[in-house]
Amino acid sequence: MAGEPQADCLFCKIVAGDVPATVVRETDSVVAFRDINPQAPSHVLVIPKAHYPDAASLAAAEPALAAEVLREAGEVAALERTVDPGYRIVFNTGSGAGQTVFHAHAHILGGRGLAWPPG
Ligand code: DGP
Repeated sequence: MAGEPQADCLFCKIVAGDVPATVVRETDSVVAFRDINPQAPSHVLVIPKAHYPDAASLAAAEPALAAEVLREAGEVAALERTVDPGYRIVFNTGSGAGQTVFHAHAHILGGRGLAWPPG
């Protein structure tokens, strides 16, 4: 069923506490933790606790929860002090775009200059 934990999902295991992670913020519906392979001095992932395979399916099924992920992204940036000069929120969607974990997640990247366009 949509939103239910998936036994073979790494991020569902992090939500359940079965895989350790360095959690920086948590609410009833989302959790933010440090990326295991950081691409910037500050690299945090914000995920909904409910399982959706990507950001678009999350937003289609639960728009308020998608908004909560974005709100938390801003809270993470404030906590990490990356608001000024700026940070980036990335939702890789699909394997061709670099998505490797198919549980919706926002990358919050900051603490260095971020070039555009991305690679
Ligand atoms: P993406 O490639 O957009 O699906 O991002 C998945 C990210 O998840 C990637 O940057 C590395 C991170 N990651 C993978 N395995 C783990 C893990 O076990 N713990 C943590 N904290 N991050 C992980």
